[in-house]
Amino acid sequence: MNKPLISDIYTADPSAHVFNGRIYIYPSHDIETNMPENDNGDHFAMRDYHILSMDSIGGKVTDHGVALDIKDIPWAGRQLWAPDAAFKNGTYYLYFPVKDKQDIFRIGVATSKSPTGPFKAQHKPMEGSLSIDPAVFTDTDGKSYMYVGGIWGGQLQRWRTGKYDGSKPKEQEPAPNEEAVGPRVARLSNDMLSFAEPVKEVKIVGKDGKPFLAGDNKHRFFEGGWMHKYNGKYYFSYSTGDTHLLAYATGDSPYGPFTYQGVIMNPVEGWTTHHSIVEVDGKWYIFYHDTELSGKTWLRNVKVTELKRKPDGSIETINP
Ligand code: FUB
Repeated sequence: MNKPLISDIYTADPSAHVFNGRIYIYPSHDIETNMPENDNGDHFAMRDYHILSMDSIGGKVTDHGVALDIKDIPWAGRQLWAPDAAFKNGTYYLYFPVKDKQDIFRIGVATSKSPTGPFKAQHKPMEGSLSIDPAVFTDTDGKSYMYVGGIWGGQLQRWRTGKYDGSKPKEQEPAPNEEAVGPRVARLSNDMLSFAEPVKEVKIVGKDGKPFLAGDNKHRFFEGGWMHKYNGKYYFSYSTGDTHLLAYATGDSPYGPFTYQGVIMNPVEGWTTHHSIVEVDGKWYIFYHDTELSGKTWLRNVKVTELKRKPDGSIETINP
């Protein structure tokens, strides 16, 4: 079993990047708040971010302390969930989901001249943003895209009509025989602070070309999307949530559609599963989390392991 990267704080949802030859990890910072556990994820009541870095896989991990605190986000209410980061125009951007004061998840952005912060949050959430788990991918042509979304506590199902509707939580999920709710994508503006276009739904389809149904919980998107490109193909990977798998689908455009290819990682210890995939010195790695240190689903620890591919580019399933 791989070891937790750090053990003096609890961390989860690791988004890893290589900036200037160093590995930076942008995780959630899990804390104990004694909130009761429920399907809305109220027990994930995080309040700040710590950024981790290391010079190589297996090297010493540095915790750079508090990079952004919820008290310094003017519009935030509660629950600072899984972040991601990007670098452009000499600035580092930290993207984060947090509930606003009306208890609606929105995506915020904060900036810094350093990859480890401190980050300064914009005064408002990104216009048109929704749900959780932002993942920012910059393509080889320099264009950047944000993938976003998560169902259940991540609220994506509440946006099915295009507008937020939190009035009838039990009726917002599609029926098991209806098409599953897809993640969303939008290209970012050059300033990286706003969307350059309306957010669109991403289609994930089976090998038969048909979109997954909401009842197909071993394949349909739940949360925690990530994009990477390998040999010219776009690999969209995600968590299946209540079946606890990390799955992936491939396509020919950053917008999809993406065709399901298989499981990247079988269930870890703990309910949630969330990952990122990054190339370091010519090898590919997956950063993920489990609950080895605490045994509690809301107190997680981040880990890393190598991601191996077959000659055709398909990913070998990891049994953590
Ligand atoms: O960490 C809080 C939430 O749990 C994340 O946003 C999800 O992806 C899941 O890991």
